[in-house]
Amino acid sequence: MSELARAARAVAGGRHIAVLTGAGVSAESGIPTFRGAGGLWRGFDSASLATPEAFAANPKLVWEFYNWRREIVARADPNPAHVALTKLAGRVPRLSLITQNVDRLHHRAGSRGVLELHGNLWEIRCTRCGETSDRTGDILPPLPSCGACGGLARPAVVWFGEALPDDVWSAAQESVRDADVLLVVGTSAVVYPAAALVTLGKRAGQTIIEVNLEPTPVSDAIDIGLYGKAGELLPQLVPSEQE
Ligand code: BV8
Repeated sequence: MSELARAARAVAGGRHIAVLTGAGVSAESGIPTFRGAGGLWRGFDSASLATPEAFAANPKLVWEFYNWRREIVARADPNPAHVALTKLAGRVPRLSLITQNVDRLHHRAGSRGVLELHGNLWEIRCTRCGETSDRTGDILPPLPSCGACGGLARPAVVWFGEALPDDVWSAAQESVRDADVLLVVGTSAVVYPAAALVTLGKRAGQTIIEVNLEPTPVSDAIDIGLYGKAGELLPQLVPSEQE
C-alpha cells in the first residue's frame, strides 16, 4: 500500500485528528515562508525582525515589515491545502486545527476554532494600555497608535522570546494528547514550543503523518511521510462523503 493510501486510511479511520500547520500550508497562496528563499525581506532575516528587541530598537522598520506582510496576505487567497483542512473537519468525528501561521488564511477558508499559537497579523495591541483592536484589511500608518490611549501599537503576534498565549497553548496540548492522528503540515519544525507537539503526539502513541516538500528534524518521529506540495497532497487525504 502506498504511503498516500496508508495516510488516507489513517485519516479516514481517525476519531480525533490534530493538525499542526506552518508557513508551508500558505506557500501556495503566495505567502513567503519564514525560512528558505522567501524568508528574506530587504535582506533582513524575517526571524531577526520578529523580536521585541527589534521593535524597541526600530519600531518603524518592524512595522514596515509587518505592513508589507499584511499587504501580501490581504491580496492572497486560501489555497487547496487550506480548503482541504476545512473540508476534512466536516468528514471526521473531530478535528483540531493548530497553526503557527499569523495570516488567518485558515479562517478565510472556513476553518473554525483555529488555535493560533503565534497570534495574527490583523490585530494590533497597544504597548501602553494593552488594548487589542482588529484592523483586518486596514492600511496602517507607519507607526500605528492605540485608539484608546494613543500609545504606540504593535502587531498582535508572538515574537521570539515571548510566551505563547497560555490558553491557546494549553488547548493545543490538550488536543494533541487526545488525538489518535497528528497531521504535521508545512512546518520546518524548528520553532519551539510548537514543534514539541510532535513529540507529545509520539508519546501519546498516535499515527503521525508529515506533509512537507522535504524531511524535517521531526521526520524520524513520524509514521508516514508525504513529500510534495500541501495543496496537492492534502485534498487526497479528505475522505469522500460516502466513506
Ligand atoms: C518562547 C510570529 C519562552 C511572528 C513566530 C534554542 C533551541 C530551541 C528553542 C529556542 C532556542 N533559542 C530560543 C528558543 C525559543 C524560540 C525558538 O524556537 N527559536 C528557534 C528559531 C530556535 N521560541 C520562542 O521564542 C517562542 N517563545 O520560547 O518563549 C518564554 C516562556 C515564558 C515566558 C517568556 C518566554 C516563541 C516562538 C514564536 C515566534 N513567532 N511567528 C511572525 O510571524 O512575524 S514563529 C515563525 O516561525 C512563524 O510563525 C512560523 O510559522 C514559525 C515556524 O516556521 P514554519 O511555519 O515552520 O515556517 P518555515 O518557513 O520555517 O518552514 C516552512 C516549511 O514549509 C518548510 O519545511 C518547507 O519545506 C515547507 N513548505 C514550503 N512550501 C510548501 C511546504 N510544505 C508543503 N507544501 C508546500 N507548498
